[in-house]
This record gives sequence, C-alpha cells and structure tokens, in this order.
Amino acid sequence: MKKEMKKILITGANGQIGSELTLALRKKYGAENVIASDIRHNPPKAIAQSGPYEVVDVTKAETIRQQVIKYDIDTIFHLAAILSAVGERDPHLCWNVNMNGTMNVLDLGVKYEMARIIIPSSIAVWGKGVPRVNTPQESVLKPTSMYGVTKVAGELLCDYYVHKYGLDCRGLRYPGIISSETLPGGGTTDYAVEIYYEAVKKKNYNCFLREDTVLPMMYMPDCIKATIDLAEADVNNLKHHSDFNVAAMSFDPTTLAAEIKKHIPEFEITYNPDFRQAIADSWPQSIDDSSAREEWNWKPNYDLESMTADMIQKLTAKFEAGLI
Ligand code: VAH
Repeated sequence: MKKEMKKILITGANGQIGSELTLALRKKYGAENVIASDIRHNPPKAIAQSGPYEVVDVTKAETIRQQVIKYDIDTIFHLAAILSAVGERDPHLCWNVNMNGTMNVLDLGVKYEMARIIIPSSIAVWGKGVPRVNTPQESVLKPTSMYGVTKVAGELLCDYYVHKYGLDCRGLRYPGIISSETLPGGGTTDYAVEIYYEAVKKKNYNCFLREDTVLPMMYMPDCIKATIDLAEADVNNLKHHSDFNVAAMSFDPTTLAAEIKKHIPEFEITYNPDFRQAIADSWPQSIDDSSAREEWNWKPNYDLESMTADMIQKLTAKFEAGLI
C-alpha cells in the first residue's frame, strides 16, 4: 500500500542540495510540512525565514527522533553527509557521519513506519573494473575513496531495509551538482561551481583538476526534479530502490571554460591539479541512466549551454547587487 508523504524532515538542509531541496519541497508540500534540519545553528536566511528549522546531529539518533515525534514526520530526505574531498582528509569522520547517520535514519523509518526515506548516493560508488564511458546501472562497485565506500555501503543498507522491513527507501547516484544559490561543501566536483563564481567576480579561475578530466554533471534544477520525481514515483514501477543512475551531461574543464568564454570573453583558466585529481580519475566520465528513464520517466531539462547561460545570468545579478 503506497503511503503518502505529508510531513517531511530534511537533514543536511544547509548544504548545497539540501538548501534548494528544502525550498522546492516547501513550495510543493507547504512550508509548515517541511522541517529543515542541520548540525549547524545558523541556517541560510531563505531557509530560516520560510519554515521550521531544527538543529539535528544525524550521528545522534535521539536528536532526529525528537523531531520525528515533535512534527509527526512520515518522510525523511537524508542529505547530511561528508563529501569526497573532506572525507579523504578525515575518513573516520566520513564513515561515522555517513554510515551511522544513515543507519539512524533507516531505523527511525522502520520504528515509525514512515512513508518514504530518500538517501542520495553518488557516482563515487564506482572505481576500477567498470567502463568509464556510459557506466551501466548494474556494475562492479569498487570505490577508492572513503566517501565512495560509504555510498556503496549506504546503497546496500537501504536495499536491506527495503527487503527485510518493507521500508520504502529510495536513492539516486548524483553526478556533480552545479548551483547558483549555495556553494558545495567539500566535493571533488566543486570546481564546476567555483569556476562560475570566479569567472563572474575575477574573470579567471585556477582549476584543481586537469583540463581533460571528464565528469558527469547536472544542474541543480534537474537534481531537485530528479529527487522529487523519484520520491513521488509509484513504487510498483520500481525495479531498483536506492541506486538509480541519473545523468544530464558530461564535460571537462576545458569544455566548460570555453562555454563560459562565450559569455565572458576575457575569462582565463589555469590548471593546478591537487589530491582531488586521483578521486576524479577513479570516477566514470558518463553513466547510463536508462533504468531511471524507464522506471520513473527521468529526463533532464538542462545541458551545458543552457546551464551556463542561466548560471552566468544569475551570478552576474548577484555580483552587481554585492551579494557575492
Ligand atoms: C563530491 N559533489 O564531489 C560530490 C559528489 C559526484 C560527486 O558526490 O564529493
């Protein structure tokens, strides 16, 4: 029996995806029905002023349970996570937050018989032993980053809770996400966000990846659309649960820089690869998302050209208003 999502808790609501997902869900489900939460005490103004906000440490189940009781939560979008670059600097923190946080959320989902638990995965689940172009839905998962290890374990844990407890848990393997509203928090794909800000503000960018590093990417509006579409999909149509490949575009820094130069001709880019190059080299260049397209009609709206035009327009307006 499909349970309706009515009262939603978002963890990691101050993050790059969480902050925009909160606003999108509030628009769709009513602000008072979407409780934003994060470990930090100071939410962005847009989050604080548009609905309920609570401080939650996902590694402490009781702090989540208090909100579940207080607001009669029936759905959790679990965005709180340590990303790849920060996770390589502190693997134990990454494991603790990503795995204990996920287990706490899943256990509450079972205990309170929740309608839906959404737990993102990532292209970081892959490593050696898979085709790097058009990486298939079913494939060997041998990540070499701790973040990737937690994402593989997270997918397996979610599927276990689906089959063992009948919990409706769903997830999608996000590519690099690009947005104009909230800066990303310590990922390897962050260059593809930083470059737009630096191009608008300084007309130059020093890239921490090699110029030919092709990675799968997605514009934030498509990321939000994919997340909500999957959450709302009819469970009877789903053959997969926690590990959907989703794709929109793939490009390398050279191609991205050339697209930006169409709007800012004087833009210059330099390359100084750092430790994140090894992480990026372990990931696919493009992925096959036919399962998402077949099972819940996934289809992106943005490509590199339309995303760049929108990003440059929005960031230029923010720069001229003194906001960045
Ligand atoms: C990271 N942005 O770079 C995240 C993402 C596909 C990568 O999971 O760690």
